[in-house]
Amino acid sequence: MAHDLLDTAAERLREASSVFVVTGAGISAESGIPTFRGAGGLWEGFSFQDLATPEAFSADPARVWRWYRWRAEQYGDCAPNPGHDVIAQMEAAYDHLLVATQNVDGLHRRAGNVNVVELHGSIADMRCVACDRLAPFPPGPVPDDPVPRCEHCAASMRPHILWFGETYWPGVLEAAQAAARQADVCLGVGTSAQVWPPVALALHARDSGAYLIDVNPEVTSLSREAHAHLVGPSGAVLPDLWERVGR
Ligand code: BJW
Ligand code: ZN
Repeated sequence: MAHDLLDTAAERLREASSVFVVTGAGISAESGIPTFRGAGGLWEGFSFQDLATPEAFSADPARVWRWYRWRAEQYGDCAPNPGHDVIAQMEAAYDHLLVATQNVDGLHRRAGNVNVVELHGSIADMRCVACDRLAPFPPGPVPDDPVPRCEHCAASMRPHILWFGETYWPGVLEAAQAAARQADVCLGVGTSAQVWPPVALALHARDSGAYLIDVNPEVTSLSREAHAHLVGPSGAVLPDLWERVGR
């Protein structure tokens, strides 16, 4: 990696007062959580049309529930990695820092971040398809009838996750857009930048004047648009970058 790029990125972060962070599945890869796309990714063994759309849930809710129970079990054994830890340290160091994450694993909060917008929901919650009430995701092994019922209206519960084709919850994108607009630096971490509108948030920050840093071992459409593409796993790149910032 060109060291001058890393140093320029560190310098921008040193001088910033407002930082906006957009994360994707890659930041949790070093915690042992598989990404969606690419080699070994979740979509290699499963088709998202069968699992992560409202149509898939209507057609076979038990199948979708089994898949998310399996994912929730995996997540339970995972802990934040040094990449999450740096982003938590950054929140303590800046007056304004918001993390807009596409991940549903809750690892940013577990690392200590408070200002987190979970764009695609959370594996810790489920929601009633009829009355929208939230309840904790059920623990334990998969029962014979894996579809939980709402305690209030007896309709089916579903994982509280945003599926393809669904619109974002009220206020969620607006909060992220406001942070993007006021950011001096935008940090994109571990996203393939294939899902809209999350990638548009990072581009919005850049177009509003932020210095855009992308951390990803691979080249993506976002890394091509960034001022600095820091190539490598975020669990190594972010600690190195933050040490250079020295804030
Ligand atoms: C590392 C690493 C390491 C590895 N360190 N990095 C045609 C054109 C444009 C848009 C559309 C279109 N047709 C439809 C759309 C819209 C659609 C969309 O974007 N589709 C595209 C795929 C074509 N979007 C939607 O439907 C969204 N809703 C919507 O747009 O509503 C309309 C609306 C918008 C605005 C206002 C009002 C209305 C909803 C999207 C929901 C996405 N849901 C999912 C699945 C459910 C979650 C779950 O089950 O967990 O969310 S899809 C899946 O992709 C998941 C992720 O959050 C999301 C993003 O993936 P992410 O995080 O980028 O992960 P990967 O795996 O793709 O990439 C990992 C990256 O990490 C790679 O680059 C690696 O290199 C890197 N990496 N190791 C750092 N150690
Ligand atoms: Zn209900």
